[in-house]
Amino acid sequence: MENTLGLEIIEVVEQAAIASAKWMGKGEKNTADHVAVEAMRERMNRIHMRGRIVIGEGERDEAPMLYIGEEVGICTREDAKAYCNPDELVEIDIAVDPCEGTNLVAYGQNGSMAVLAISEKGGLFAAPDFYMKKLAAPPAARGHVDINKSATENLRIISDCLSRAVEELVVIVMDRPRHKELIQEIREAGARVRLISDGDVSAAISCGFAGTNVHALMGIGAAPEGVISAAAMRCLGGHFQGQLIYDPEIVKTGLIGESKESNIARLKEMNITDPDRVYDAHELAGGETVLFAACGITPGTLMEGVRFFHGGARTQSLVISSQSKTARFVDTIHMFEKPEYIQLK
Ligand code: VTB
Repeated sequence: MENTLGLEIIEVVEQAAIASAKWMGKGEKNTADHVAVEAMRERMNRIHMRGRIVIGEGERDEAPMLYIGEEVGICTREDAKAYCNPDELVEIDIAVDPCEGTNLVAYGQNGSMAVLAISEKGGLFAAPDFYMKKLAAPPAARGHVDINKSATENLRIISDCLSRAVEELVVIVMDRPRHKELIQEIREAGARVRLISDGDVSAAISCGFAGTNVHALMGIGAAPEGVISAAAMRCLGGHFQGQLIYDPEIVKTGLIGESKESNIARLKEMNITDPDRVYDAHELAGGETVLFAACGITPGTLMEGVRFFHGGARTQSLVISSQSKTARFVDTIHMFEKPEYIQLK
């Protein structure tokens, strides 16, 4: 699956990031998202692959592009056998978030990126559009921390695993009323909190790398983003657990159905019979081969944002592969027209 696909998906996230970055700071989050979706889809459809969107922009009737179930790639065409080789005809599942952190782009804030994850068919959990309680931690703490333990206990475990004091740990939490007690607990335990307004995928993945000064992500974000984070963390060997949250009382903000009961019924329809189940990275992204790609739109902890210059732009992306066990940071100069010079820095 990997060979050329690994290279092509870099361009997919790069194109989405460039399109979205043109709308940075314009205060129009829907446009920043829409152009990213269009660019991602356009580039994706030029790849020799047989892809199906499992996590995308929503159900078919509410999203015209990259909707759940949409087939993407040249080899989805009926006459594909004539020009696609057997490898390219293998069905693959794709989870996308062309503009993760639309508000961040609209207001020119750090931490947004274009992101996707790929696996063979069935290799990614088709998460419903629910919320998810998440716990991400560095590889050294994998399997030691547990989402069912208290934040205080998990911080003590991370502190042991990383051989550093709790006071030296930084936890990212989304700035939401639902996290009031969690934030207080983390602070009382002695760790420091970085509150973010959006973009918990970048936050989760930052735990997978030493040197980011991010040691955990705790709290409730969106479930589809949880699967994409899990795909990266699974490849990096980091800790990631997610538990679907179906009770509107717990979420407090956002749209999450009418009631707890109707949400449980919705989950049942999707064959999720145990709504309280805790999924780990290998269950959320369990495929034999998992590929992850992201490109910074605005600057972030892991990647630079898109930088435009006369006649071109420069991007930074990250591609992680479970197969080749690599995390590649890719620095690309895009020449839109014949540039007078190529800016190196
Ligand atoms: C979450 C988070 C995302 O949007 O989906 C959040 O996972 C929305 O949460 O990274 P609320 O409904 O509580 O606002 C993001 O931050 C992306 O913007």
